[in-house]
Amino acid sequence: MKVTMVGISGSGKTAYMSALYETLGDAGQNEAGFYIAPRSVQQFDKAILSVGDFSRFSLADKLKWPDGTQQTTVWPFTVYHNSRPVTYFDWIDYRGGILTEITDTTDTQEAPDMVRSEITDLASHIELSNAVILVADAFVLTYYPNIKEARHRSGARRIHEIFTTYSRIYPNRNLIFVIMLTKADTVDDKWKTDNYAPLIERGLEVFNQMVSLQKQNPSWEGCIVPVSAVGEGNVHRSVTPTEDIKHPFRSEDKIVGFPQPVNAEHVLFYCLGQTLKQMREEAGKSIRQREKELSEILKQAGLVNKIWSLIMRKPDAESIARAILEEKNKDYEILSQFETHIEPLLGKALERVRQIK
Ligand SMILES: Nc1nc2c(ncn2[C@@H]2O[C@H](COP(=O)(O)OP(=O)(O)OP(=O)(O)O)[C@@H](O)[C@H]2O)c(=O)[nH]1
Ligand SMILES: [Mg+2]
Repeated sequence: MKVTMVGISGSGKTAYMSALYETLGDAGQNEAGFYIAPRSVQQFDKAILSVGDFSRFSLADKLKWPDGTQQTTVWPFTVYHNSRPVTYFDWIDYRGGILTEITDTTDTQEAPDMVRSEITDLASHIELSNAVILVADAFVLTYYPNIKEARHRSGARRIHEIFTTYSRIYPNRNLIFVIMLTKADTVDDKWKTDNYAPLIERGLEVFNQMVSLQKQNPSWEGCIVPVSAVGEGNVHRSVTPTEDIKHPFRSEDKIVGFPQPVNAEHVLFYCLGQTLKQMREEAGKSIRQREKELSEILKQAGLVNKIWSLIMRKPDAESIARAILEEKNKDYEILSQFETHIEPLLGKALERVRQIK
């Protein structure tokens, strides 16, 4: 299964991977009996894609933040349940540049052609993922009183462009998405009451376009959830306003207590549960039809095609499409063994995740 994370640089994607591993990694078998372990993969072409290594990013071991990620990174791991492998994931940390380069400039000029094609590229990448995670910094969301500015600064505006394009070029297609509000520990207490209800409301307001796109697309399933890689009181954050309109404040987060991630596993449970549920509903679709659709998507894509060809180790669109299909069929076998777990998984996720209706 494939999950793609998108979010501007600094929004907390890599810190989240560390939190996920801290929560569900080898030692961290949780009460629901799930855990994850890194999967080894062949070396990729490092110029395009790098492989994330959990041990190098452990917040608990290092007590320091990960370095910025320079290029699209894939985190391959296997999910176990009561010591039996359930499925594997390629969790993809998509190059943040596409969002950051544009969000950093405040002028509202038309996006250049290159950006347009990158957006189309990303839309096809999303089509080939089982679920997408839209990452936005909760502090940024609450720092700017003006909602439009919050939308712009958090990268939500660019994310809206991507999904408006997606919905246009792939009408009637499934989509599972999670709006992940990171660094929830850093927002003012007034946003945290009643299980972060005010923060979630703010998030829905900022991501209003996702909410309305979901209304137009009955086969979309979305949710929103606050997360923290460190938990309450374990980081001391200092915020310094600047005179620079591009970056109105500088922040520093000093880790002062042992990291205890919040809500990290619920995101994975939601993606897994919804994907399995969707597969159950999709089982009837003809393989021929699916193969045709996939190779058409891949033919249109540029960079994305390269990324998948590296992951799949197949040279051309046709064989990547076939490999993806085979993979989906394998996922289906998993589903048949795991069907009874779908509801409990979603039930667990929904303890913390708010579904968007
Ligand atoms: N307080 C707090 N700070 C966080 C948390 N997660 C991330 N941060 C801060 O945000 C910074 C950026 O986080 P990263 O995970 O590196 O961001 P990223 O999205 O991977 O950024 P790129 O790799 O540049 O795309 C970290 O260095 C921390 O200072 C969190 O849960 N709580
Ligand atoms: Mg990163």
